[in-house]
Amino acid sequence: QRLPALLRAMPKAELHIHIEGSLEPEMIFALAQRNGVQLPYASVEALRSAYAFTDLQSFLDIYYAGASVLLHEQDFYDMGRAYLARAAMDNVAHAELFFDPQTHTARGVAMETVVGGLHRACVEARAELGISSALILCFLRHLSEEDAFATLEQAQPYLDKIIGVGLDSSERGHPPEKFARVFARCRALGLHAVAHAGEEGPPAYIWSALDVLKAERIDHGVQAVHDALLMQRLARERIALTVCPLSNLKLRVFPSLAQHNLRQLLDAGLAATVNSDDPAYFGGYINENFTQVFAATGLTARHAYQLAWNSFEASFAPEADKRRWE
Ligand code: ES4
Ligand code: ZN
Repeated sequence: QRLPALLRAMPKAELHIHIEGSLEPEMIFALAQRNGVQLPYASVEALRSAYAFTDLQSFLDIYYAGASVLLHEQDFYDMGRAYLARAAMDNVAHAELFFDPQTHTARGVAMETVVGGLHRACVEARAELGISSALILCFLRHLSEEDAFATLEQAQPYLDKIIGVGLDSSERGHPPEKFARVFARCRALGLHAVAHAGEEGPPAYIWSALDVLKAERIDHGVQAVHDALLMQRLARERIALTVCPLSNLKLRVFPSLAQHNLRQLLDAGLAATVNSDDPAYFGGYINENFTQVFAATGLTARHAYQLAWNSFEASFAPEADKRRWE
């Protein structure tokens, strides 16, 4: 009983949370009502019962449908604010929120609406809850690099509200190389770079996220264990992996939580962290990810301390804050 209490109480940073994946079914229905959006589900229960995923794509189809209720600045604010309040309850001191602007701009929602609402949520949450947060713009990898460049163009006026860029959505068939030029442009603009790699995709995608995109962290990265040379590099360069145990379980990356490789990653000296990914869809916020993966794999208090420390060390928070938290 002492370990779960420690896991819940310890200060931590969350570095892998898609803010659209924090939309609970109740909020999806409330926003649909408020905005007059028709949903292909009759009730909250009907929607929730559709959350039976077999792989990444089966999840993404429902996740994009859920995001279709977001129209106004207030909607993005409400979503961001709800997540940050929930994260604060889990003793998250700092959160870096992914958002998928292309999911919204494709429906005619302006970039200003998306970034404005989320940024206001971040500012108010710091003042009212004491939680620090930042925004990471993710490009959808199933779309073209040209589309990503157009999205970056739309984001130019708001770059002071964005700390970095990421790469998400359907991994297989969409290697990091596809986005080499747009990531180079983002880095030249002073943005941090991260990328989903090695969630379902091969270790080769982790190599190219590092070498081609110059990603500073790898989101998921759990497939790295199949490449010994890559494991050595990740350990030597202290490249953080933002691991999401319940996501991996629900999308069948591992057949059970007991077979999750988090312990293997940590024991090989990698800077792994624990995160929630899409908590409204995968059955738990960050503390639930910690308590379930610890219970299933026999991790110890020493691992808990390492994971919390890694999360602050790998964050893009100001150095002064990082030293204070560590
Ligand atoms: C995602 Cl779990 C996952 N993987 C890739 N892209 C995503 N977008 C939202 N959740
Ligand atoms: Zn993710």
